[in-house]
Amino acid sequence: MSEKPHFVVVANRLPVDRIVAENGDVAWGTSPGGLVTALEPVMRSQGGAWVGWHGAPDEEVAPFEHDGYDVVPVPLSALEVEEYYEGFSNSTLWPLYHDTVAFPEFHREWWDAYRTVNRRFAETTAELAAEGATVWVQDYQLQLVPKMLRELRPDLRIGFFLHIPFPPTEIFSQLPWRREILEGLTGADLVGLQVSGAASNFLRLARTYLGHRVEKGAVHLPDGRTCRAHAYPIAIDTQGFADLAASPEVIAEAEAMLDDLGHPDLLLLGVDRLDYTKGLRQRLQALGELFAEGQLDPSKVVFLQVATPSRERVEEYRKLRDDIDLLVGRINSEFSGLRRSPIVYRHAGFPRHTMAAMYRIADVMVVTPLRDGMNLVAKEYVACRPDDTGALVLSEFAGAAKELRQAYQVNPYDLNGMKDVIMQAATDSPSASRRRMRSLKRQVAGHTIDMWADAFLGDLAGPDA
Ligand code: ADQ
Repeated sequence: MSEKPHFVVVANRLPVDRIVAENGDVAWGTSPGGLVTALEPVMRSQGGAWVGWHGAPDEEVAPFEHDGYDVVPVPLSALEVEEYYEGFSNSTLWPLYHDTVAFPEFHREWWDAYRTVNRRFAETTAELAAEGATVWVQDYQLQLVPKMLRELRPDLRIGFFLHIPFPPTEIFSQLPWRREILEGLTGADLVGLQVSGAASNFLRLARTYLGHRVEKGAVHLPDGRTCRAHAYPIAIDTQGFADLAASPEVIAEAEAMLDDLGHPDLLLLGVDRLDYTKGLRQRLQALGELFAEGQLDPSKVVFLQVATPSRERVEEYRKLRDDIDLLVGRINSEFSGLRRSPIVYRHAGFPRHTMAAMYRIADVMVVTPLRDGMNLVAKEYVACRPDDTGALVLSEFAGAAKELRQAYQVNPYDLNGMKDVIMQAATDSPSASRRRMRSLKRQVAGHTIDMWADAFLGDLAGPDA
């Protein structure tokens, strides 16, 4: 690696996955996922370094260059993966920050591991960054890094972005280590959140538990520093998705897909990581009832659901997988014809061009999380529509609902309400639904991932509060 980087992204995972060829050669390919999808274009255009775990426990990997930036792997032991990642990050913070839709577990040894691993990320970054560099720390796994890093390197400009919701006082207060987390975050010069409500929650909690003065969107610390908090709704590479969806290859793939699905009169689509926050149980129940009541004709309608395998070593996720298998099986066993099933369910990840093909052919996109920081799938669907057709059903509990006002919004806890809105989206007059889609497209075209990064980094570089 050449000189010290002036721009460093710090995230739990590196944006690359190791690919081992048959002859044993090792290469690194860009890996899929919300965060990577969001930041890769920024990294490539800015240059710099990305600090993160490489995905294999108990293994040290030397830094290397990938796609024009430096990749700096941070090692994790198998026990740390269990306690810091699967434990504190995904079984304590994830459910806690998502409205406790699953029960958060609190274990002191998980917290100890979280602290240890956060310190390692901070130390690696402190050694790496150039004098006065900008460091952008990502997400809930690394909330202690801003403070730890500032103690080691007061010369750095430190930003933090939280991709998931920041909960209200009533929920956050459960956390035995609430003060330490808030202290960790206020080590940043700027804390970015998905929606303004999350920024207010953070500021209110900093005042309540740290006793600092909070004024005009910033925490004023006793040492004279400020930590600003503001909403930066994350976006997508809108043009990239639109171009992909309009490419001859994707159009051909979409046609082949429709052949496979038997050209249904109506195609509904769900695309999610298999996660209990995404509201899959409720969505399937609503659709099952619509088939049972004959509002949707199982011989003419297909609901295609793809779910990326996720966090499979965490018990809640294993249980969710079984539940979804069971629900899909039950609905299909009841309503399948001899040749066709109303629900086509694939538990797998797909390449981006296949996602674009699915978005292209879906008449109704069903995005119904119980709580979601933003939800990129909703925006990707809109970007991939070849014209003004198609309908987006969107949970009001997704951050995206604040921007995509013209979506068919639902409360996923209200089954009857959700059924009504799905039917409305499926049967609305073409003019009404085009009007909505046009407005959604304007929104998604006018707010792109580079604008998101520019807005955050511009504010981070700008004057303190
Ligand atoms: P996620 O919870 O992962 O992200 P989301 O925003 O929907 O949720 O991003 C998922 C990404 O994975 C999308 O780009 C989607 O295309 C892709 N994907 C989903 N299923 C797939 C499949 N079967 N095959 C291939 N790709 C698939 C977290 C937060 C969100 C926030 C993002 C970004 O939980 O609220 O929007 O980070 O900040």
